[in-house]
Amino acid sequence: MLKEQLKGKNIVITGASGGIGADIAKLCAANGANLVLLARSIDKLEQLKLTLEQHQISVDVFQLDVSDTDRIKEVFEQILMKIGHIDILVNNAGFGVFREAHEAPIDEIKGMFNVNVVGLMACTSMVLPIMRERRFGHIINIASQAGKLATPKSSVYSATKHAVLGYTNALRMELDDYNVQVTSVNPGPIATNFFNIADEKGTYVKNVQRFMLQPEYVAQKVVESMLTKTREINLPRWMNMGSVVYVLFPRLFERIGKRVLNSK
Ligand code: NJP
Repeated sequence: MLKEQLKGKNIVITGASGGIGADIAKLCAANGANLVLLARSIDKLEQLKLTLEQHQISVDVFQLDVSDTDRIKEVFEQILMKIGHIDILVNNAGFGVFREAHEAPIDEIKGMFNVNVVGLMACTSMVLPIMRERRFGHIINIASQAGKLATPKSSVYSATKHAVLGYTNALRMELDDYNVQVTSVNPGPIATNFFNIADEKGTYVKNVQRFMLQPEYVAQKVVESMLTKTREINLPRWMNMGSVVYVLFPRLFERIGKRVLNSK
């Protein structure tokens, strides 16, 4: 995939140490973009940096836990000092834990909201002034199909992704006059390490294995959307049809789809 507009652009990716974040980074590098990669696992970021630098681009890495908003401010100030501006922010860091609401410890609920929602908003806040001033930029928020259609055992995770979509939709309208694009990405299950935490027992992975998306494919769709007016990316398409029907006929959908919706 060749995307000429990405050459020389400054792209920041949170949660870039693995999964789709790392695959997005690889594709951006292959297209000549300069990268800033953020995650907690600094060793993995350093390793990735070595590979990506073969593309004759600049790669900076910073250790960042996005639940630490003070650290977000510190890191983004350093980034802006070093590279001047950010063209594209990919808010990708996130995690889920599948369990029923009555079993979810309050610290886990807070932790998930702090990473998936507050962290994403805090990173976004750091790029908004400069993107608005330059009248240029793209914010890509990795949400989920779970942000459109909640299912049993994903009450908290779904709630975080619903919050991401609400925020993203409002942001898009706020930035419409500033030539700053805002895209949400709503995938179904992707074959990444996500399930090591989310699905400890492996029940969900076993049930959805046959239609799991490959991270490279999701990354390709995300990178193709960069600097375009893509509103949202829904993968796989047929799964998004489920959330469309759900909005129209929620009661019927919950009744008929009960067995499928209970796949966790
Ligand atoms: O998962 P994984 P994915 N601060 O576990 C980082 C969404 N999604 O690529 O900090 C900063 O391989 C972590 O890095 P590290 C999902 O909700 C997924 O699948 O070093 N970074 C790693 O790089 C998430 O928003 C599926 O541990 C933190 C990355 O995040 C996004 O896709 C389906 C962090 C996670 O990589 C990427 O997930 C769906 C923190 N506190 C949506 N915590 C799916 N896989 O099925 C984690 O609909 N990270």
